[in-house]
Amino acid sequence: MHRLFVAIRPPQPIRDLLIDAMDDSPALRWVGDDNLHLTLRFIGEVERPLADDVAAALGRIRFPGFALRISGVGRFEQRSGGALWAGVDPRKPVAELAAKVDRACVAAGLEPERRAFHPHVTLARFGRRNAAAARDFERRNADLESEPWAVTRFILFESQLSRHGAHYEEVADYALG
Ligand code: 3AM
Repeated sequence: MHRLFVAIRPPQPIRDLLIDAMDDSPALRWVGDDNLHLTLRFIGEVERPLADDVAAALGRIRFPGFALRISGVGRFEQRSGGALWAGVDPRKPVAELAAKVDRACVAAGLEPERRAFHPHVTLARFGRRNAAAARDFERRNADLESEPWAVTRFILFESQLSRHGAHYEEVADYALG
C-alpha cells in the first residue's frame, strides 16, 4: 500500500521564513523543513494500480502557474490536540487547483473529498493541554507575511510513517502553465 497526498512545496526562502518564525516552545512539535508543504488533497492508502491511475490523471491537469504568499497564521483544534499553520493569499487559485486535483482523483477512481478546503502550511502540532501555547504563537505571529513566490508545479508525495515521524518522498511532479 502507498500512503499518498498531493501538495505544493514552498521554495527555500519561504520555508526559511516559516522556520525563522518557529520558536523554542517545547509545547509545540515543529514541522521540519523537509515536511513543509501545502496539501491540495490527501489521498490515503492505495494499492499500486490505483496509485498509477492517480499519477496519470494528475498528469492530465492543465492549470496556469500563479503567485502565492504566506499570510497570517491559524489553528485547527480537535479534541485530541491540533495543528498550527501559516495561511496563504490569494486562496482562489489554490482552491481552484485543489478542485482540479480532486476531480482527477475521482476520475482515477477515488471518492471525492467532502471536507472544505482550507489552504495552509502546517507549522506545528500540539496536544490538547498545550493549546494555550498555540494560541499565544498565533497572537504573536498574526501579521506573518512573505514575498509572493511563483507556484510552477505541484507534487505527488508518498508518506512513510515510522517511530521517528512522517517522512515524505516525491513520487512525481507536475508542471503548471
Ligand atoms: O498538510 P497537513 O500537514 O495539514 O495531516 C496530514 C497532512 O496535512 C494529512 O495529510 C497531510 C499529509 O500527511 N492527513 C493525514 N491523514 C489524513 C486523513 N486521514 C490527512 N488528511 C485527511 N485525512
